[in-house]
Amino acid sequence: MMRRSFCDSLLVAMSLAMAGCTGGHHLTERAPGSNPLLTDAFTADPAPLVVGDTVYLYTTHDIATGDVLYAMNDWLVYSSQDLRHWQSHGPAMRETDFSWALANNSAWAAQAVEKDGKFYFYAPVKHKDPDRGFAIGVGVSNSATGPFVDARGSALVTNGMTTVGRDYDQDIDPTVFIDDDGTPWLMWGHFTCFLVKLKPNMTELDGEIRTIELPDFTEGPWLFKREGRYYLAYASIDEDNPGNERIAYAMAPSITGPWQYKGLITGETRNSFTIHPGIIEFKDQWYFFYHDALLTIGDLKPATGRRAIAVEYLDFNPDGTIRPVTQTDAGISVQPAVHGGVAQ
Ligand code: FUB
Repeated sequence: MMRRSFCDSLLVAMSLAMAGCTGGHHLTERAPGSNPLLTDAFTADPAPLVVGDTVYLYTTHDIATGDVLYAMNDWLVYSSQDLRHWQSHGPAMRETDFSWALANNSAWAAQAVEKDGKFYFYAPVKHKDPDRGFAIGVGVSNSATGPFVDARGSALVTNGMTTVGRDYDQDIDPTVFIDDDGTPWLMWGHFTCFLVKLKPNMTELDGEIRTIELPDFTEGPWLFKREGRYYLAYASIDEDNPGNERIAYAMAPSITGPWQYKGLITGETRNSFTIHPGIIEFKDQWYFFYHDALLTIGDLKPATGRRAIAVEYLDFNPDGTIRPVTQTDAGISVQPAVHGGVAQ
């Protein structure tokens, strides 16, 4: 059962009133933590990273105008201590920072992780000839906000290294998960989900690339662990009824599986056929970041290629499964729902 206090309801009402209509938000005054969460740029593909009492939020950056589907040439980074008030730190990295990249506005979904006091940024970009297709590079920095520099001078994953599934555009959307024993794992993919161990230096693959079988896997994998269980959230499309992506998830007793499909975390998002998960625990509360396309900036109206990051609370059932998430305008500007008398 979900309960909200009168105060929360009032805040929601104020937030909705100030946001205008749900078909596009003009953002001036809003309750902090309302959606869209970031309003200074069109952002997508959220990758939150908890470092002590701060969350860094890495985003792709939609600069498409007119009918252009996607145009993205850098990745932005923001920080917050409460997830409601965000500071922009500008670009963490640009696709031109990878000298081997084609640099044609293909800076797609990325993720940063911390290891031994350094920050590593895994990012897909299109590769120059002759190694055509999307590739995954890794940047490194001493600071979570960057700037990140190419850690290798070459791509970590290239199109030629993944020979099953689609060609050209399957090496996208890297997620990196460091297990409790310190082993780093890299997962990525587009219609095929790939997994490989990383060496402790974070910049080389360690062993074979495996594939993980998941129902309707499309893209955007996100790995995390809770109470000894492994979770894999991902964008999925029902192949029998193709349309917009939803966010599905699977659970496993180990990173290599067996992964068991558990259903949807949330359905299709508003105004964008893509949706992309980013999940963290911060100060004893779990959060689900995603994107929709409901933001207006000046003359630029919401569009598939002009998306906006949003956030909701994430709750678990006693058996570890995830409660379905409703996409809201209020976001986390209101208190989390209370389930069975216990705040989740
Ligand atoms: O933002 C470009 C691509 O769209 C991402 O890499 C996918 O996850 C989808 O959100």
